[in-house]
Amino acid sequence: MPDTITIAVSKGRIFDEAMPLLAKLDIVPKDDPNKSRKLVLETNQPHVRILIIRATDVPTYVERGAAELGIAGKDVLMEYSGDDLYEPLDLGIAQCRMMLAGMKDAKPVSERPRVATKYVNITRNYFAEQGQQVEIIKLYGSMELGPVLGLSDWIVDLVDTGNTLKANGLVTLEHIADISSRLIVNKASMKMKSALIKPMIKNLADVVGEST
Ligand code: PRT
Ligand code: MG
Repeated sequence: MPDTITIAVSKGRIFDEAMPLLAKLDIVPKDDPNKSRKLVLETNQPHVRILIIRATDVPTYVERGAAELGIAGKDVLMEYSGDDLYEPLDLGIAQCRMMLAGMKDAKPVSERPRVATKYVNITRNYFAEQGQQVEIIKLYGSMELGPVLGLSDWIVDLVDTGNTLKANGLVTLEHIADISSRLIVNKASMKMKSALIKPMIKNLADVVGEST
């Protein structure tokens, strides 16, 4: 639609931390996705709507132009293989760290340690840079169980408070990346809807205290 802006976000911590930023731009959704089952939320601004999708799907919707804007974790963006997106702004929300972790009292690992993760690309790139051979085991969640049950030697996962690792007898071993959520923009929309999008980027940058 020519004069509308669709913003793709995931439910949960990103939605919860992004809405106060959008509210400072006077963009307020009419429904709460925690209470409503709607996947497209109208806002108080007739030309702006918010799409509620899985975190890992946000770059796909934006790259393909189904949404002009999106908010996605750097972890998701690093893992995503497309490259046709602008990433103009670090919003500084949903902060955490991508870490390598293992059992607290682990025995020495083999020549080619097994690493369980849902971040296969990030893990492959990280160990390639280190020049270390590893066997990557793809999981879709609950990575902490890998070392506990002997499925893997290590895991690569996000860590915030560290409580999840601790509760499962794991400790952090190496810091891979600092993670926060980024504003992403469809490249064609940046040109075709620049009169709408550029001021939004500028205003969001002011709100989060970043320069563009
Ligand atoms: O949940 P779903 O499968 O739908 O998708 P998702 O897990 O990708 O989404 P969601 O909403 O859980 O996370 C969205 C984004 O939030 C991620 O892509 C990150 O950029 C960001 N984020 C920030 C986090 C965390 N902090 C975080 N702590 N995402 C996940 N976690 C998990 C982590 O994986 C681990 O299981 O929380 C646990 C660790 O937390 P602590 O506090 O115990 O260390
Ligand atoms: Mg989750």
